Amino acid sequence: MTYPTFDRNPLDLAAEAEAAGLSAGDYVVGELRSGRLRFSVEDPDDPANFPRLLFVWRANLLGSSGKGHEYFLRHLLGSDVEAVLAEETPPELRPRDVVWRDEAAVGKLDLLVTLDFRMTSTTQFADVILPAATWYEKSDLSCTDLHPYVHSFNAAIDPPWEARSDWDAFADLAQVFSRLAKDRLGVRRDLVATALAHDTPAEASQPWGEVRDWRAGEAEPAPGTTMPAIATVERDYGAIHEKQTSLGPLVESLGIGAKGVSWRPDEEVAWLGAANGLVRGGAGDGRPSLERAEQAAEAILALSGATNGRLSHEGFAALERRVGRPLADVVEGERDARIRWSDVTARPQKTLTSPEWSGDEAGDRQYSAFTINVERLKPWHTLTGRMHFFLDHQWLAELGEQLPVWRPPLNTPERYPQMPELGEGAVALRYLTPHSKWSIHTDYQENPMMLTLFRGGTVVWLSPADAARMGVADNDWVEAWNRNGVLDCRACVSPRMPEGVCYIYHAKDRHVSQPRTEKTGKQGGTHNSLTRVLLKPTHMIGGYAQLSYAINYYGCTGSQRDEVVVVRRRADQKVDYR
Ligand SMILES: Nc1nc2c(c(=O)[nH]1)N[C@H]1C(S)=C(S)[C@@H](COP(=O)(O)OP(=O)(O)OC[C@H]3O[C@@H](n4cnc5c(=O)[nH]c(N)nc54)[C@H](O)[C@@H]3O)O[C@H]1N2
Ligand SMILES: Nc1nc2c(c(=O)[nH]1)N[C@H]1C(S)=C(S)[C@@H](COP(=O)(O)OP(=O)(O)OC[C@H]3O[C@@H](n4cnc5c(=O)[nH]c(N)nc54)[C@H](O)[C@@H]3O)O[C@H]1N2
Ligand SMILES: [Mo]
Repeated sequence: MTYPTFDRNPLDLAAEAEAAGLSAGDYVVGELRSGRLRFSVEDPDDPANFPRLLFVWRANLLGSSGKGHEYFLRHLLGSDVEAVLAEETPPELRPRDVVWRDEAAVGKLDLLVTLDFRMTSTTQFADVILPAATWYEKSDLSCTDLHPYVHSFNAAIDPPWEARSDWDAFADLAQVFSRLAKDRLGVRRDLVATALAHDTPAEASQPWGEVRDWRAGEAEPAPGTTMPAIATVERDYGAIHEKQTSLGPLVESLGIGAKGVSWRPDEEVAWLGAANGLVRGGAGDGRPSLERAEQAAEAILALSGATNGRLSHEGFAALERRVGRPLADVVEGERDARIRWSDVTARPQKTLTSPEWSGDEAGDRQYSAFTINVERLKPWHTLTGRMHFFLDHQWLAELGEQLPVWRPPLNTPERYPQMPELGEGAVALRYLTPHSKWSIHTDYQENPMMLTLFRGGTVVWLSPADAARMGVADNDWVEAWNRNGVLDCRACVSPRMPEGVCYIYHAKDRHVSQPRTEKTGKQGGTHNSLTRVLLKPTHMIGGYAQLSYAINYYGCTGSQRDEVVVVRRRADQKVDYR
């Protein structure tokens, strides 16, 4: 869901529901029906509806991820270096279901906080920068779905100056917040809307893939079926720090799990109590301590099937009962395997086969996705339990995408709706921003070894034919612009590029070799100055088996590929970085 979700404070909504003697869902339905309550996405420029605080952690939102960089600078930050070049959309092209205000909100945020150890495009704009400890100054875990190992970070030295580990930074914030919030907020109930989630009964809530809109009178508004589920959660604001630093009781009472199976880690919680020590007093009284980062890492390793063979076996046993196929024997040989903090501190450890994933990696076998589905006939988590190439959802039918199809670009230089006037020698090209070969996003590109492999700053890759049309030679300075923004950089002319397309590789920070542009006279810009997000309607399908929301797996992607830019040679080849 989006936050804020409604145009009223969710703490007040929960209290009002209670005072009215209604369930949170019934209360919200009544308020929505009467028109007294609205989803905030229906009127995003209403000051009641936008967020005021943005906390960026382990991301470089304004240098890497944020598609539509200049819109972030204008609408979120109200920065004077924004360079949005577009005019407001004409009335006939504006959305009808979302309120369009004459004055779009500028500078929505009151506070931007970032926790990072580099000076990035995001930290440059932040009001508060919390200095993070680096990988050699703290204890942390690293594991991804791209390699079958779990690693630890181990401190070679203490964090210098005011730097803190991520765990400590959050704990310190939580401590101050809890102290201040104890009296001001106390214990409240918070009303929360959640998506129709994959691997829950909600994924069967839109049968036949038919979307019935209760606003249009096609159905009743029913939380968890025709609209988001509504729940209330107790927030003990004075106990946030105590809760962060102790393992909560729900791991045993509700169990933990993933993808539709769960397990109860009773033994592990007892073991963690002995290994980490127990908390005395407060909300976490008698529970395993998570005060230090190593203790949090130990808890993660103890509670995941990928590092605890007993839990993996339990998960597969639950899965066997669910799907009616023998599966637990896959992990029989790893039943006693346990990877602890001391193990990953000694060396990286190969992870275990776990029902949290889909591949068999027992013994020497390397991970490959879906081998358990293929070899052991474990059903896919789909409508039919099989792989789907055909999708019978109403919206996909409407758009002709029930089977994989080739779709031409939405915008082409010929059809671009708001193409700025092309100047002399300027050429319109399709614009792509694939991942850099010389960095991981904005990381790792500035060390001398990497810098010898490429040209350092931003370059736009052009085909020889397009470069010839604009009179550009390799390494010349060019300007690239469109409705979203403008960027000056060097040209890399290469026969690798097909005619009609240009690349600016993702991602460079806006203060790295980024000169003033000729168009605006302002310094800066990134590859994402020329993009903006276009949401694809079919990505908003939900509540229909595999087409259901799952965190980090399924939801709207930030699609930015259908974009066109104009490129020309800079009139002045001498650039200015001030
Ligand atoms: N136009 C366009 N935009 C894109 C993409 C594209 O292809 N084209 N790709 C998209 C994709 S797939 C992704 S994943 C995103 C990536 O976008 P981001 O995740 O925003 O990119 P990074 O530059 O990796 O930012 C990670 C930040 O975390 C910091 N960091 C690293 N380790 C730690 C740590 O231990 N603690 C703390 N506190 N900080 C740490 C780094 O210094 C860095 O500043 O970009 C997306 N945006
Ligand atoms: N060196 C390096 N490695 C990385 C990363 C990094 O930043 N640097 N980032 C990591 C991360 S977080 C991610 S998500 C992955 C991303 O890795 P990939 O998914 O490989 O992502 P890209 O390089 O952005 O895009 C791949 C190709 O898609 C093409 N393409 C663009 N539009 C279309 C289209 O409409 N149709 C088709 N068929 N192709 C199209 C582009 O030309 C490009 O060659 O890489 C990971 N590995
Ligand atoms: Mo990514």
